[in-house]
Amino acid sequence: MSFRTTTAVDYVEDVSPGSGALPPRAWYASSDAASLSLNGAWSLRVSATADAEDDAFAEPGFDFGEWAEVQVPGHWVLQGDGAFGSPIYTNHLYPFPVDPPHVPTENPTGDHLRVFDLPADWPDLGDGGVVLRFDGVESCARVWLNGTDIGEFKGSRLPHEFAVGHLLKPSGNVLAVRVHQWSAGSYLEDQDQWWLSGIFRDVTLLHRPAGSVLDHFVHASYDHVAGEGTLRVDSDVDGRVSVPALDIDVATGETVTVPVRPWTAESPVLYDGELVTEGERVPLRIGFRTVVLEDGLIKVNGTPLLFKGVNRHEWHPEKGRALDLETMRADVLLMKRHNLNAVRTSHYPPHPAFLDLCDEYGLWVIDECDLETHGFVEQAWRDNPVDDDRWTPALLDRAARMVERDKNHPSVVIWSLGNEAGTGRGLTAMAEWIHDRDGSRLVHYEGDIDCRDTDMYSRMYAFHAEVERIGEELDGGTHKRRGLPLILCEYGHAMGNGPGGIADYQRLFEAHERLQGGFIWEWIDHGIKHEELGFAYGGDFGEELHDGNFVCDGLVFPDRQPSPGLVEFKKVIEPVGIEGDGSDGTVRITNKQDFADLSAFAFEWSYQVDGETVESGSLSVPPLAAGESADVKLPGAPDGRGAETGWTVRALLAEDTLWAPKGHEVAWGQVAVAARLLPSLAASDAPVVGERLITLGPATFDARTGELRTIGGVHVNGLRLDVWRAPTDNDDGAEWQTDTRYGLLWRKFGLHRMRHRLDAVEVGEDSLTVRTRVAPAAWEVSLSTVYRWTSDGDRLRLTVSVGPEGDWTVPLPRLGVRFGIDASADRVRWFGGGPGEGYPDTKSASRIARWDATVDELQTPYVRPQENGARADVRWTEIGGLRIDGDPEFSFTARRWTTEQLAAATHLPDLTPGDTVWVNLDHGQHGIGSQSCGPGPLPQYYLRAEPAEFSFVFSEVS
Ligand code: IPT
Repeated sequence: MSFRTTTAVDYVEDVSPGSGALPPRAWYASSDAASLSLNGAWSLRVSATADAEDDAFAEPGFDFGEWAEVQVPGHWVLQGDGAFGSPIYTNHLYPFPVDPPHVPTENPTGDHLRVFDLPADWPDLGDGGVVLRFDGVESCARVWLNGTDIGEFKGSRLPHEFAVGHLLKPSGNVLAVRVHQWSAGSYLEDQDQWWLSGIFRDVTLLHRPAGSVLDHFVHASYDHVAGEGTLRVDSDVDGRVSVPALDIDVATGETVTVPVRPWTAESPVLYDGELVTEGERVPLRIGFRTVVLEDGLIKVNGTPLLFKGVNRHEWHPEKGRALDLETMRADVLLMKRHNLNAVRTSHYPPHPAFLDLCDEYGLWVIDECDLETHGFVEQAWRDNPVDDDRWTPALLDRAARMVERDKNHPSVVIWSLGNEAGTGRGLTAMAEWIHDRDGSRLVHYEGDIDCRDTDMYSRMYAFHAEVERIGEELDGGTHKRRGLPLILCEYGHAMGNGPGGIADYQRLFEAHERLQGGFIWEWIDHGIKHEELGFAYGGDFGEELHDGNFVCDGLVFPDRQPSPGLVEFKKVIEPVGIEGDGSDGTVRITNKQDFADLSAFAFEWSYQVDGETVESGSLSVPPLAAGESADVKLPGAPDGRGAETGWTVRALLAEDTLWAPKGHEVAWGQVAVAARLLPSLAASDAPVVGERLITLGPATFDARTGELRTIGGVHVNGLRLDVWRAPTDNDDGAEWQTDTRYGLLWRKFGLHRMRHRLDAVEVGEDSLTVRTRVAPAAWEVSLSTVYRWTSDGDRLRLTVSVGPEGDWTVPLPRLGVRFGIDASADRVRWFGGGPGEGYPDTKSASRIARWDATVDELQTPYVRPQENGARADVRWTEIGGLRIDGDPEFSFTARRWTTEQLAAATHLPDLTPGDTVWVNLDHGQHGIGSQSCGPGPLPQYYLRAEPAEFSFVFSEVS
């Protein structure tokens, strides 16, 4: 005979959303009703299974003296130095056997206790009610107050409220919360991120006076033809609505239309108002805007939007998804300062305060529901909860908790059903419910490829060519889809070095009306601060299953320092286009905003001679309306006397804004005038052959091998052809990519272990020529490489000629020379692209000027070390006592470790400085692309194995 016991923890595997909670409603901070934050130190006991301990701990008087302390909001695995377990990272694989709704017996469970008194001024307990609110608990919780079980819930990033007034005492209240890491809800929360349980958002006690507001819905639309806003505030409890600046004072439910300034992400005009009921005053921040799908386009206030967006997960390197207000504000400020105008809250509703910031600073928001069942893809989506009616109540509960909580935010223009959940009836039910509840916004879900339930066609990581086809309306699809705009809800995978090719996407977005922009994947690297490793990623905690550094794919590093990808994106999406070809002394200025004219910006011009600014001034630009362009005359150019010359024009904030001070640069462009004269050197010196050395001008060479030894007083180590770079995440690509993964092929063909065969050292009348064959073991392909050295007595010229031989089927990672110099080399100066790195398809933001940096500053700290730090289009550089002029321009890197060491490192602390600075001077680099989850580099950014010749002129500088 067999039987199954029912236990007190059956709710954990119950597909229903929970029991005991109040209906969802709008989230707000009351002006006058009392509230008490229960954030802070709580007591914690972690057990290995859901039912290892009984619920006696919830009883008042329980002795929890031995328990550990944990900070709420927080995740217990990120506290206690590993004593409470450790984080797990998987992209889409469930880290437990897939058998919905069952979860493993091993189910870390955190019992949380907090004893609290009501403050002395807390209202009389007989007066009204009290609500206990949890803003986020992962993944399932059961709650007791003063020994009474008040309910249990799932839906980690959604609020849950309980009526507790009848249970409260003035002092000695015992709040007990049992949190389980795994639950049926985990099947719905398979987002690509760390699995981190805990009470990770605020816990608050809210007094609800008699006659207070239950729920309210602010409807504030804008008629762009009439210039009028229409306001109606619905409230479950009747009251009055006032907006002093608009002279509005009406009853709830009453509609009023007045002239207003509309809300847009560019000018986020908010009107302060108040909803007053008998028992409460609720502050309103009203933004008037109308979102519609019209003419196949997403329009706000009558104008089609172009999303310049990013996917934002909540992340802090020490606190995980427990974010404080300042961290949220830091994100918003960084986004605004980098020209972003939109956020997709991938893949769950964020902390509500984040949306307040989006309202205030101006960002369009796609608010996404806490839903992803991606792991079912491994079983061809069999048993997917979103296509199983038993789960539909949980899905609808999630949809309602999102919409009700966030419905009063003007920034939220689109609701998203979730991410990567396949297809199914449950999703349709969510979309229907949302459309019905809130007809004032549009619905998004990428997985709905036919757009049955959605209002826009959404794709992720579509290749450029396909995006272009969709832009040209040549993509086919269902009748409904053909009438809808495209957004890329994810593109430009910012993992490691990259993403490449985003400027090429932007050109498509700007060229085709149907393409309404996209959202880079993703905002921040989810690295976890780690004493030995710097930032930890998947696998660093000994996880059985993990996806490595795929969790570090953001535009900012874990500490929120902008990565070059963010700087590139800022340039690509700038609100003002500044272009000119130098032929007619004008610059073309284009207002690339959707709404505002250019009056917020002041323009400046400067004139550079050999990269040095010699004159500057302000430029008067007409206040062009959105979408307009004008050719603006530049001032007369000073005489460059044979030097390279050009203008730089910049658009700056004319006044302080909420998000950046006056003078903050939003856009720039360069207009070249006179081109650079290439370095010339008359080969006048003859090589002198000594016993062990050959001397040519300032240089000495090994007489036997022809290898360069010194240039003046500078020792040069191992100068030779180099084609290898430490593969980037985008070089390596992802398993499922359809483009060729060259990072793997490069290793297969041995580009990291090229051998250099010396064929001849030829001493000519005015040159030294060294002939070599550079090739990997096992393969017949080679690069026949000739180094030709000449000198005018002072300076030394190297011309490298490379001839590929054999059947080259792969492009080269890089093509150039590398050499070592003494580690005392520290300061680097250059004239060329900067200040940051730039590769063929990531150098929009690389500005031609004079720059300097230390060798350490040249490094980009990608969490997993890889090729980085190349400066593009360099005319000359000075490093370690050498000046190097390129013919043509080149790209360079300088590091205190070799490429081999860089490629072998898994974390930044693996890189330790040696006694050499290794310099690479590259004639070319292969493009970067976005193949870690998307297309590889476009063909025009390939570095093909083709005959090439390039020169450098070396001289000694003091
Ligand atoms: C896509 C996911 O939506 C996102 O959460 C993230 O995992 C991203 O990829 C990669 O970092 S899904 C993609 C594998 C098609």
